[in-house]
Amino acid sequence: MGNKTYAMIKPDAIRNGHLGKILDCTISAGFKILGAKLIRMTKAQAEGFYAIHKERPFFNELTTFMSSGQTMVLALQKENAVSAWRTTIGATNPAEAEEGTIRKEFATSLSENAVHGADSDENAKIEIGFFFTESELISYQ
Ligand code: IDP
Ligand code: MG
Repeated sequence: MGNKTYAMIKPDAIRNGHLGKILDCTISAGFKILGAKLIRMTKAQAEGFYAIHKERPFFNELTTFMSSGQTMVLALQKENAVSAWRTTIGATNPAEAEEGTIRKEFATSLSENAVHGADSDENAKIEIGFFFTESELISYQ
């Protein structure tokens, strides 16, 4: 199991004023921040990032939403980071997310669900590489 994952705080959460609270939850859950940037994704960047979903019916809705405002992109470190972060954020649909998860607390709908989490070590590496160069990541010993 790897110790890094890729996360995003999505435009709905930032628009709704939850950026600081979600960062607080992230740190409280034991994640170290290796890299963080506040960006505004272009539609083309969102389409590239979510290329794996390009055949899905919600692809246009998703990439329009992800380019609709600010996103914080994050590289995070913790033991078993990928699964630990997915547990911390909860189910994709906030209506199904467990109490105490970030999506339960801060997401508004299935599409505007506050945060992203990579789904495998392999994808975490690819997704971190999409927004960060190696030299931008802090290394903790
Ligand atoms: P995940 O973010 O929990 O890994 P995925 O199935 O990978 O969920 O979907 C990526 C993102 O696409 C979701 O986080 C959500 O923003 C959006 N999404 C997923 N399913 C739907 C849907 O049925 N309608 C609209 N948006 C969706
Ligand atoms: Mg996913």
